[in-house]
Amino acid sequence: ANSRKLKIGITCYPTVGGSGIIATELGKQLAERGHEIHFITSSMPFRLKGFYQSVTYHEVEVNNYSVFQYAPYDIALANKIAEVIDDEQLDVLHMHYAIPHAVCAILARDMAKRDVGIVTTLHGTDITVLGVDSSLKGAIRYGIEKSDIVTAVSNSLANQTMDLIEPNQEIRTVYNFIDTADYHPQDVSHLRKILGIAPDEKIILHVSNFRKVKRVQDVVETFSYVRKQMPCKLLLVGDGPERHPILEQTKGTAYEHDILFLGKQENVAELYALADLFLLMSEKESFGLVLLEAMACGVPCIGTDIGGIPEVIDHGENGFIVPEGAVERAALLAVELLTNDEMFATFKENALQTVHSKFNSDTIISQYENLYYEVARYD
Ligand code: GMT
Repeated sequence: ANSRKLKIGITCYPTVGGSGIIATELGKQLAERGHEIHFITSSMPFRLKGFYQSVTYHEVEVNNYSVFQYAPYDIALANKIAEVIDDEQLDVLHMHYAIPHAVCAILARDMAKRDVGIVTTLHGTDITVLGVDSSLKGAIRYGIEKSDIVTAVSNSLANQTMDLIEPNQEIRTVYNFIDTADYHPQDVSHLRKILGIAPDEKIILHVSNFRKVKRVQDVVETFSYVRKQMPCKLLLVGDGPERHPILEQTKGTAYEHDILFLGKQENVAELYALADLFLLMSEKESFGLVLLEAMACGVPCIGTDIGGIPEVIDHGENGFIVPEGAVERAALLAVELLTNDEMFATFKENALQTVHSKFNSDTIISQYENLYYEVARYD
């Protein structure tokens, strides 16, 4: 194995869910392996609070002069990346999202005095939403083709990118990962009391940014069918555009008091550990990092047959897959699982095993590390 220490620049959206988490956790763990990490982002990545040895944060300042209709974030970012390439003698850039980040990296490499390798990771929305927009498709293809290595977080996303963007570039799948030091089963029974949940009630959990694509309404409907058949509570964690309309819709219904809107939470690992079942009913989802968070805490999942979800949930093994919108089917399977202790114990064990064998952080981080060695431009 190569033991050379690398200098790696990472750009992600610092405030955005799964991709921001993956980029930041990757950076922190690479630093622990002795590499030097430079985050080049518009604000401090939200998982980077505290001091980490060998991790530096370079802030991209975007000034909004009145001559511009739009603040030139992309250009300011490229300018900053070029500066950091030269100042810190970077070997590799790892960009999360093809646009704008991969395109900014390509411009930065052109501007810098020093050559660098570029690895780009596709997370989903850039392809599944933006890839169909003809005003951006060419730039996405350019970002992909000019990167040295491109990865996608699931086979589904890799295939979708080939179909939609048709780049002249190979796309390799590197799955998302989870650190079981942070996410693991734990005794959190004290939380039941705090949340007012009775001992005989099962707990169903959903965590998301409440965007339309997450179809949180389907989560609520699935829950309402389950609730008719057994005592249970639904915990909704996170915030976003759909939270308010859903809150309004549940008012006055028979199960209003069984749905707890918990908003954004710092310590989600404890809430996962409290849950008996996780629901993800999305209409678009290239991976579904929340599924890994749930499974690492020993929680079986029910998810839709969409994007990368079936690559994470093994139907009938660690959870169930249902068609998009099939809320009654999801409820039926949920009740079956929550009332059959033997099945539940098997699914729980399988969920933990899936995380351990397929998505553990050590393995996945080594995969990225090997890609960096492939593209690094040493002196
Ligand atoms: O799904 C979102 O709203 C956020 C987005 C992101 O940038 O974090 O998530 C995408 O990347 C995650 C990390 O790879 C994946 O787990 C999500 O499935 C993916 N979201 C979509 O494809 C809609």
